[in-house]
Amino acid sequence: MKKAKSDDSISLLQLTKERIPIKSISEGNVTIAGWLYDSRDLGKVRFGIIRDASGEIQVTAHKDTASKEIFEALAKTPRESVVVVQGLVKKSEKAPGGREIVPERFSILAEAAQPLPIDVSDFSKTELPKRLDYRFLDLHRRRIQSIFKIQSTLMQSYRDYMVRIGGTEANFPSIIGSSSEGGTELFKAKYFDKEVYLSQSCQLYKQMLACSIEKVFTIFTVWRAEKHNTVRHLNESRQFDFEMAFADEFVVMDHLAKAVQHMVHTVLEKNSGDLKLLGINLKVPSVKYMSFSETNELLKKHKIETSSTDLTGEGEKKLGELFPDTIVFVHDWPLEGKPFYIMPKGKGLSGGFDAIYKGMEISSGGQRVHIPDLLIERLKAKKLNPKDFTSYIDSFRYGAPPHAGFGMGVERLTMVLLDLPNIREAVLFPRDRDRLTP
Ligand code: AMO
Repeated sequence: MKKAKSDDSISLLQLTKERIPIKSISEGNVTIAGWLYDSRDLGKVRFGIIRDASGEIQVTAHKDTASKEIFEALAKTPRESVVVVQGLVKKSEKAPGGREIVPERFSILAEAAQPLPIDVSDFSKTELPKRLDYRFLDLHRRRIQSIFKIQSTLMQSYRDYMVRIGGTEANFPSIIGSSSEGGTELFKAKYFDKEVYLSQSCQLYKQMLACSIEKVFTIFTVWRAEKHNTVRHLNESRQFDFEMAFADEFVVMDHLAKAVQHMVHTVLEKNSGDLKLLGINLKVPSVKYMSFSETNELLKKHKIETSSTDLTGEGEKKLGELFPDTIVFVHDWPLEGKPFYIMPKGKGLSGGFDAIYKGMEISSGGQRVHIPDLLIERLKAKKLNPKDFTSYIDSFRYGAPPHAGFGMGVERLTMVLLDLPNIREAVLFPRDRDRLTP
């Protein structure tokens, strides 16, 4: 067996130059590097499946023609070890993908310890918590890699859309002095001799910035100390945020719809192989607008329990069934059910909205209160102390235009698009009540 450290092994420099991604293999003599995914021993013939981030290929060694070392190595190398194979590509009807490599050289770059704590070749054998304990190994699976390649496309295409409409990408602080979302619980932290909080959203900052730079967006990490342990909540999550001056909620709902349509379109274009691996038949969504009262009437007709201030989980699910592949914007939301920064509209209604897609809330947003006295009134109505929000209120005293925006969950969107049963599947390293490692 040719070990990497021995003199005749391929140098890393040589490997970098010669190695080709498995997906690009067509013919000739090739060098590949990847993980030994599977191996089989049929006596006179031994097979190995090598996987890299781009694909898989079979390596086939016949006892009569292969070197003794290579023939032995194929049987002895532990699964998931990192190997380098050099050899001739041959057409083979029986091999997956219709081609195989007849190895002339086989070396181990990093041997995997045995037994593997989770079975990389068979998903069904391992429960999600154990997979997450060994996330680094779970990520050896191409199916899992596909989720995060798609998430990467979603983030990139969100940026593309926002830049195209003239948005400026911005960064905001993650340490805050007071709540930005009111109701949801805060994580406390020590900041020298002061008590501070981890950001629940960049709400107040994106608003301040929209009041000068006009169109602003970010992908922002938020922390929420919600104690519930559900399949759709995380304690650390990320949001696609947007804020725009001289706009009401309908302007930003339109941007949200167009952004998601662009994002899905880009995933269809760039990640067709990943979607195939995941078995997902994705469609660019259409858009529907309904007021909160219309939505509740419709849900009542379908015998779904409703609330006067929010949609129920059951209600969101029903909207997904009634309007498949559609982003449903529920607007004219009761003021009582929205945070202090959402603009009142009279008659107990507000300029706030939620976006429901495939049976789940993916985003909320609305027109904001940009008038200081009204903001103080709204803070008091929500039993918050205006003194804690002095710098935020003051930022609207010196020429603040009307403005609106939204926040959309990065993991929520990934989860609904890929039909994942648990939001933790859409985070590389989830943080929930019980999980802090890896
Ligand atoms: P909201 O609190 O509704 O609004 O959050 C916006 C979106 O973020 C996602 N989200 C979550 N995802 C996973 N786990 C959680 N605990 C969690 N909480 C929220 C959801 C949700 O729709 N500042 C406002 C937005 C705005 O008005 O601009 C806000 O944070 O997809």
